[in-house]
Amino acid sequence: MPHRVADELVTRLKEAGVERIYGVVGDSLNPVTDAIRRSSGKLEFIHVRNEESGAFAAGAEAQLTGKLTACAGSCGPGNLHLINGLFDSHRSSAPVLAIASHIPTRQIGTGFFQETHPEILFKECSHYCELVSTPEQMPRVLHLAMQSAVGKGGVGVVVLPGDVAGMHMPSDDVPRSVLTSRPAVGMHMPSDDVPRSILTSRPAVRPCEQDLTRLADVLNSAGRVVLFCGAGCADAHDEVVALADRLKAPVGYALRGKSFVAYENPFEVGMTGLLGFGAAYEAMHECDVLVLLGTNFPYDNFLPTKPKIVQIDIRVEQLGRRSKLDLGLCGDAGETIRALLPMLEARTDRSFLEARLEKHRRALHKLNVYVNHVSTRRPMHPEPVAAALNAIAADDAIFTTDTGMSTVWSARYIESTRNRRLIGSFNHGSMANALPQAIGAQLAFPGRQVISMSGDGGLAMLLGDLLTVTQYDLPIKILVFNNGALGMVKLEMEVAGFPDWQTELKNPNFAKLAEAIGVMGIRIEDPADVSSGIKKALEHAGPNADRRRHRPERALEAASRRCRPGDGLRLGDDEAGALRARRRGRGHDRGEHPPDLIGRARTERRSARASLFMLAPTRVRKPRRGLAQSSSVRAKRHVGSHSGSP
Ligand SMILES: Cc1cc2nc3c(=O)[nH]c(=O)nc-3n(C[C@H](O)[C@H](O)[C@H](O)COP(=O)(O)OP(=O)(O)OC[C@H]3O[C@@H](n4cnc5c(N)ncnc54)[C@H](O)[C@@H]3O)c2cc1C
Ligand SMILES: Cc1ncc(C[n+]2csc(CCOP(=O)(O)OP(=O)(O)O)c2C)c(N)n1
Ligand SMILES: [Mg+2]
Repeated sequence: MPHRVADELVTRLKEAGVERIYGVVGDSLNPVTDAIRRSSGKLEFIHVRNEESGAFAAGAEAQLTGKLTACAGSCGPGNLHLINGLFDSHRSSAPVLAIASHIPTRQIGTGFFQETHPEILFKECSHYCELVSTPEQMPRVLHLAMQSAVGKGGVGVVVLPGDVAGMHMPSDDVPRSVLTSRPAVGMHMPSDDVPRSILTSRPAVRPCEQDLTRLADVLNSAGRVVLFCGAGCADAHDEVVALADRLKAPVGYALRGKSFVAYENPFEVGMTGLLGFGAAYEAMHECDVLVLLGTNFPYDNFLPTKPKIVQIDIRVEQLGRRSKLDLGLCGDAGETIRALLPMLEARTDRSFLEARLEKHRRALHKLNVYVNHVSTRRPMHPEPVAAALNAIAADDAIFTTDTGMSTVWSARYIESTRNRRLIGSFNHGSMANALPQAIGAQLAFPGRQVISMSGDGGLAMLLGDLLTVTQYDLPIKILVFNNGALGMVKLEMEVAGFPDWQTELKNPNFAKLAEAIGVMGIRIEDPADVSSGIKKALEHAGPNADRRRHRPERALEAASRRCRPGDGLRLGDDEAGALRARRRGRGHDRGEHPPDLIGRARTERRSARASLFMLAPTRVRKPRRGLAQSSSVRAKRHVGSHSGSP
């Protein structure tokens, strides 16, 4: 078999440590997918149902591992479907390579079937996007795309016409890629299984001595200091805590920073923004010096103007992006703090800190009182559901959350631990991200519990990729907050004074739908069943299962608020049919799975039967006012900044 451009591409992706390419096969992409098929080794093609899901999944994998991942789309529509997920990956600084296959070179510019201009389309959601016109050009374009994705944190795009992908590759005289790891992304460094010949380690970036001295002077002479931390502190938890201790400073955080600074941190005072809770907002507004550390918190009208503001960010272009700055320093959060600590005088006065911690404790207490207060109400409230999920989920669970009210519940009720992670479409704010992100997370971490906190609108938007979950036997858990509405928008309309319009969702019975495609479905309608239902779901086909041999997971439908008569169907009769469909659809008949699997599937079905509950759609649950911020008026004033509404 001749060595073609597509073969060389695949070889180089494997050398760069890429383990998966998410996408949909077809036309101009076929030479590439065929090269993957023929290649030996660890590169896997993950066949999603919509390229958008593939890009979300790749982005999630990259966010969680820090390693380069890839997605691919065929020319025209296949490319276009990638775009929303790629925007999300790019804005999350997730190193993702997109292979945008393209129409034949001789047709470019003629308005040919499926023609688009990928170099223009992907420009805004990538650091690098170039067309490969000849075989000789491919290795360097690929290298630059990968290097940009990894080095800058974000997307690199190779536009590859199908005919070029199928051409013979001339002799290999192009140097192999040596990728330098990204300096600018708020994530953990890639794990050690990345070949060192490919990935060199991150440079130590910190401000010069003169700037560090200026920073030390500002902090040593300041009265009350507050730290506000973001995802840029991913590798700097202990340094942040040490700095807070030295300064006796409360620590608030932006949502993407929650996973990294909110655990084992005695200085933690919560989050600000509309979703905020605790004492972060007050602390930031009452201090003398606010230190923004590795954050690009976007809602500038929640940032104070009175205190001095110091910002430390590894990307110099971020300095002063959201607020006035009294001092801006370019550096890695951990490196900068380590260099700074010896220059700081230790403080003993804890009065400002203690007052904010006390306020934070009271706010958390209120959040919990509220959960307890409504936990037996019917229809159900979502807060107790999220709180129960938090209590039951594993200590190292990965949570993905949809954009919508699930973002609120995850921000407030899912507690961070050293090993948990929470991701969402936090910077891009797209709906429907949680399920595909969970797919990427589960593939990257087959042994960990992965939980998608999905909205009913969000799940429906990329519902087709529930089939990817069954296709790859992923033990993902999906909690559907089924409020029968585009809840967050309903709320936005209410706050902004618009009449509620076009927000209603006429949903199917998600549990039944899940069962029909081979996912265990549990429908919870009685608050008394929330904990047992969640437990059952999380334990089902546990996360240590070998994904290739196990039957799928479950969709857990929860948070009902208003039962409708007539919804109480029984599923018993459908089960046998669903099981038959499942066997047929998944190729048991073709002997792909060992014979014991059918027995196991039956057992699982029995446990599924024991845990099916019928729920009604729910009414939108408004987050309780006064918990996020001290006044509901504040929420009203700020709502436009989150939603983009006027
Ligand atoms: C519906 C919805 C509502 C939301 N509401 C809120 C809300 O109320 N409150 C809230 O906080 N968020 C909210 N978010 C999320 C919000 O939009 C932002 O995504 C989030 O606040 C940004 O968090 P961040 O600053 O930690 O991350 P990013 O925006 O990713 O910023 C990270 C920063 O760290 C820098 N950096 C990276 N690596 C390093 C390093 N090693 N050292 C130093 N710097 C580094 C980067 O250059 C970047 O500037 C909401 C999202 C959604 C979808
Ligand atoms: C792709 C996309 N379309 C529209 C929006 C605007 N939007 C933000 S949240 C939301 C409602 C989400 O509804 P659902 O998933 O049911 O979650 P809920 O808020 O009801 O919990 C909408 C329409 C968006 N962010 N992304
Ligand atoms: Mg909804």
